[in-house]
Amino acid sequence: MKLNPGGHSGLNGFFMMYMSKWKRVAVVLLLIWIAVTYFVISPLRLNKGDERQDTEFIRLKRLSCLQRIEKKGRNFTDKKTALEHSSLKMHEITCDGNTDETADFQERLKAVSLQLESLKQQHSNLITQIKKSSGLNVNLNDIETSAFLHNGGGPSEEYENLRRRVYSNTKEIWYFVNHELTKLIHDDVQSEKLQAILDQMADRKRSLLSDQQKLQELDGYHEWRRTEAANVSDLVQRRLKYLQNPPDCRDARKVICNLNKGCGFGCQLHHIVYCLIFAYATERTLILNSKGWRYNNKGWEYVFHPISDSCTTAYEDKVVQWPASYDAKVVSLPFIDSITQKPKFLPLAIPSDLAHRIVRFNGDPSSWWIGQMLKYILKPKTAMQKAINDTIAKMNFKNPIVGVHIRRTDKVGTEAAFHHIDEYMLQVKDYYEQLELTQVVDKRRVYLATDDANVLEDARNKYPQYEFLGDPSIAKTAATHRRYTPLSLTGLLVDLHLLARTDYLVCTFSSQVGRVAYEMMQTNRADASDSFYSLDDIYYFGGQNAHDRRAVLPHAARAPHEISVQVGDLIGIAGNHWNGFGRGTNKRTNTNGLVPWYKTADHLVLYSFPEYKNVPQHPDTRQKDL
Ligand SMILES: Nc1nc2c(ncn2[C@@H]2O[C@H](COP(=O)(O)OP(=O)(O)OP(=O)(O)O)[C@@H](O)[C@H]2O)c(=O)[nH]1
Ligand SMILES: [Mg+2]
Repeated sequence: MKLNPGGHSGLNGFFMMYMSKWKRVAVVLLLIWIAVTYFVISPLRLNKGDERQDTEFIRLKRLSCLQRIEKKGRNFTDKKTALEHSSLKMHEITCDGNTDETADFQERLKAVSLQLESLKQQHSNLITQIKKSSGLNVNLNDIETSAFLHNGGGPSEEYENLRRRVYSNTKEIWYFVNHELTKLIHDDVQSEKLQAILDQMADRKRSLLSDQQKLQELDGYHEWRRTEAANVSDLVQRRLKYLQNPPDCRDARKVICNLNKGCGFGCQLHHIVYCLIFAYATERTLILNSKGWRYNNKGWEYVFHPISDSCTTAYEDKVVQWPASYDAKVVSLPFIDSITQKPKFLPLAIPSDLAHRIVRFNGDPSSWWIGQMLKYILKPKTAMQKAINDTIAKMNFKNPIVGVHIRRTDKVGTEAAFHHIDEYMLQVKDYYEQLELTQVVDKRRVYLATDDANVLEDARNKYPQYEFLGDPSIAKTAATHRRYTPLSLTGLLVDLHLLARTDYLVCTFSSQVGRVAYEMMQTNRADASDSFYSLDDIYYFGGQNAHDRRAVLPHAARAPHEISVQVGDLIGIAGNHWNGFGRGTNKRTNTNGLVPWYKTADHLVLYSFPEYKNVPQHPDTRQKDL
């Protein structure tokens, strides 16, 4: 726009006056818009983290926020009307002038006015959303998630549950058909024909599962899941750090955990996990006693960073055995297997204040929660980390890669059945065939960890088309007579770290090593709940409270070994038979038998753990706004 150097007289004078007025109006509008945006965003931020706590407080906060927004909205409308009025006046004044500048100016005013109209619309949509979430007319769960879809609000719980359910039930169909047809093949009933049908079914299943995985990557929430998982994990880690580093150690209430459990490293790790969950639930600082530890005589702190930087002793305070009163200053814990009156916060329970966040990015929140404890506990010291890194550097570890854990020696025949290498490789093959539907796989790599030194060579001879990574010397140190040594521990840590970094894990969940690898995998990505295959048990935590599934579809028993269920029944679960059925006890009818797995859904136990309000929700610059 040209300026008149001679002053503000005539048409241009009017024009300048209205220009500066227009600018003032624009600045005012901009400020109002910033204020409106701020007030609109505030309740939505609350919505994500804290919504299910202090509902009344939040409701009041939202109400007052809403009132402010509505007031701003009225101002906003007034300003808009004033602007339109000015525009009209401007038009009246300049209609005879007919200059290019006037037309240009009117065009701009029109554009601003249109923009205002659209902002007004957005503003009123947001008010509707907040009204709904404030509990004025609907439940919090009824907020239309579509309004947040592209604002980084993440998917709804219902969407995530349904998506995972379709995936899991696709596999269940396959388990059923595979099992039934394989039986017929073994009975020699037209076995070739049946095998051909089975092969075709397998192809179709892989295609379906592969498409569903793509859906998860393309639905627009991929980044949200990753960020939210990192944020919640970060929050848990900070809470644990806070708990473990009280301002006055001498004064702090404590719980003592003795690492003298006579079992393997996986079992001992889970023992510490149980102690740490106990500490978190009772707001006591955990003191780990590990002198004379069987993997390293000098103790845990010689290999790993201590679980507290500032509080590692109970001083001379009196130690009371659990169960003890809240006021008891120092409490010593029994092993989980011998605890009387199991507290409700033991696995597989998860904290209710985080539950609604976790279920939106992870399909198996219980193992995710346990993984978080491991993440806090397992921090190798420099020398150990170097030994791990050096061993890893010698291997050609590249993705894609499948991890296979084969537990033999003392386990087989006593606590678990023998599983042939072919059983593991069948799942590895299936994984790669599915992956190859969407990408070129240069080499089918397998990281093989085992406590039986012969297994690696066997596998290499039997499956030359696969590249097996693994160190036979590690397996040798895992043999029962050499197991409880520092060297064996280094080997095991290498195995665990690498198994947890694979894309898919094939193992037996009857082994604690297999379960630890999966739990660690859960900390390496937003959701590893579909990235494993267990040849035997479903996931569990030794000494856990009851694990139930809830019937979501009715079932009338069709055979004597089946049980009937009604929608809503709780079924205490013993296991999945991987043939379409699982075994359990219907808690309503007290009958035990098989039930179609797809007619049930996992029953997640929530427990009101302390919420550690002193630990901020959003700590540092790593935190991304969602
Ligand atoms: N390096 C290495 N060591 C292993 C492997 N599998 C088992 N081990 C050793 O064997 C021990 C097994 O004991 P636990 O960790 O209690 O696990 P588990 O015996 O499989 O399970 P539970 O009997 O239920 O306790 C491990 O701690 C290791 O020392 C493996 O793949 N690699
Ligand atoms: Mg064992």
